[in-house]
Amino acid sequence: MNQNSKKSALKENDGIEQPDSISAKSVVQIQHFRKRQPSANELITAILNGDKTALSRAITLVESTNPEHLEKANEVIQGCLPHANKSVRIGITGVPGVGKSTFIEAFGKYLTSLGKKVAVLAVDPSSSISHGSILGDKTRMEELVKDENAFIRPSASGESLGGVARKTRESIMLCEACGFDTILIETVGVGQSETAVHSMVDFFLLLNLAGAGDELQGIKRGIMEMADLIVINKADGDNITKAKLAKTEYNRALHLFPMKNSGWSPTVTTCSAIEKEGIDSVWKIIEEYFHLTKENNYFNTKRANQNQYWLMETINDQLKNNFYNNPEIIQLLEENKKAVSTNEISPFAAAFLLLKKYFK
Ligand SMILES: Nc1nc2c(ncn2[C@@H]2O[C@H](COP(=O)(O)OP(=O)(O)OP(=O)(O)O)[C@@H](O)[C@H]2O)c(=O)[nH]1
Ligand SMILES: [Mg+2]
Repeated sequence: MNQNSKKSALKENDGIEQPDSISAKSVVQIQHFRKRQPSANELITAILNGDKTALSRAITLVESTNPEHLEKANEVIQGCLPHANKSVRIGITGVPGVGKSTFIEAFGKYLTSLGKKVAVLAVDPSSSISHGSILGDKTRMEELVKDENAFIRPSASGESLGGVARKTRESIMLCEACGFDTILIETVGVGQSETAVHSMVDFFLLLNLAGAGDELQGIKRGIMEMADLIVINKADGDNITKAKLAKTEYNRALHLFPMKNSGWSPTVTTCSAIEKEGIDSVWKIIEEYFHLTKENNYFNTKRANQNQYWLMETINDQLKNNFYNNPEIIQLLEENKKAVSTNEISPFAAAFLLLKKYFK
């Protein structure tokens, strides 16, 4: 406690005891790092040494909107890049309440028990206020949070989907350079964020529930089509029979989709995240997928395509940002918006004029 606080007229109660979810080792590391801002090179060295505090710091730089931080972030990413890529990236989606957090806790613990190092990231542009669903979720990931071999990071917030997605992709690389070999990326199964996540992972897992009315109700066809595996969660208690039934239904539905380029036939399984049942089968299926796609080289081809996709996306994003944040353009755009609405100028002529001004 601050010495000065004793002089205050207000009574200040003693703080609560340190919860045991905070590891003493991390506290020491954080205190050490907080003393000063480490340089890009120091961050790179620490990340390559598996230092999770440095990893967190670097991700914070990546997420920052301060141009100085961005420059440093780019330097760190560049330094980490040769050490990235050596991981498997798994996307996990499903509607709110399906059990994503509970599943990731069980699945993550299972993976660390196999000796894997697991990083959990999230893409959730909707949660700008709550600062990412994972954060509030740390109670659901109690065991995983404490696990030395796990790293959990809530999503970047207050941003466009494009912005959040780029930052998540860069965070993936940093996690890989830090030695994490299994990256789980959570997203909520309600909007466009699946497409963004799909374009940054090797394997896409859809969590579903049985017995919520019509089996296929509420799941967008597009999301089902992206899935490499559908896991029916909450297959426990009275729900087991319904889950088995749902498995048959989903299997039937999956057969209606065209064959995938990966050569993989998407499949369905059941699990209970809360009772940690069926988690091993999920991993077994994922391993089969990696075996197949590494053998037929789809794994590498997909990653190469994804890199090209993100190159184009980033350029598009930056061009757009740069254009719309240009003070001259901001003013000219306002004037032209008025002019097009009163038919003084055609939208095409106005656009041409603005772009000409911008690229002059
Ligand atoms: N019976 C049963 N309940 C489960 C299981 N998995 C999760 N739940 C419960 O379902 C509720 C929602 O679980 P979460 O893990 O928070 O679900 P989520 O998909 O992360 O939800 P959002 O973060 O809101 O999108 C919680 O009350 C869990 O305890 C399961 O396997 N069986
Ligand atoms: Mg959750």
